[in-house]
Amino acid sequence: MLTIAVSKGRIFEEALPLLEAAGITPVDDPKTCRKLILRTTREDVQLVIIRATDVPTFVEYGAADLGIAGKDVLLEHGAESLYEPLDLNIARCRLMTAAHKNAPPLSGRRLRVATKYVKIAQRYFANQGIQAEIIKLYGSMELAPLVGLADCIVDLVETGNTLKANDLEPRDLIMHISSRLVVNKAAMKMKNRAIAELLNQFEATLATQG
Ligand code: PRT
Ligand code: MG
Repeated sequence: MLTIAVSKGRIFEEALPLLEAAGITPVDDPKTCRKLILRTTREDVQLVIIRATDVPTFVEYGAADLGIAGKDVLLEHGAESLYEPLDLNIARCRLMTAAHKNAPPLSGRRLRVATKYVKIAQRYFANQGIQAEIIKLYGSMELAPLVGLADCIVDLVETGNTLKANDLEPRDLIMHISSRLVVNKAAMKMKNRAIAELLNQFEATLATQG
């Protein structure tokens, strides 16, 4: 049996065609079904539905053999203990700094930065030579600059609509983000044949998408 960890929402939606191309269709729809373990049309494959940020943990501990997670989540988690064989090119966005549209440039001064990406932000500002005090938030980052909690935020941007709706604007690109297939290291050895076959199927599908 192969267990694949995925989060509900955009990653699941965008991964579905890839999974289906490999013959993996969930028997229940996670949007309406409350089951956390989903059987699929492949007897030998099941999905576990978890929070996006928990995917690396499940795969690291071998509770799932494989997982699909955003590069943002993997970098923040520290994914040295996982294999990351494939960029699935889904759930694409950009990790950026953002500030109030009237705020002065973010360079040349000490900054307070609100984000859920504490590690990534620390590394980024250190590399820029900017002194930054990072404030960890779990959501609604956009609010922080509006109420004086922070000078800027580090968050994901797709269309930019969320920033715009809150009088913020994107400033600097930190990195492009997409979702990756990750594999437990022991499973890669123990279940090599099944996992290699699945990787080949995903790769073949991705190749047809250019
Ligand atoms: O909500 P939960 O805690 O369960 O987890 P999550 O919010 O991380 O899950 P989900 O499904 O929202 O995101 C999972 C992954 O999708 C992220 O880790 C990213 O790799 C990827 N992804 C791609 C995004 C976006 N695009 C995205 N736009 N994740 C979040 N957003 C949010 C962003 O944080 C901001 O609030 O959408 C808003 C910005 O969108 P625009 O279009 O207004 O710019
Ligand atoms: Mg979310």
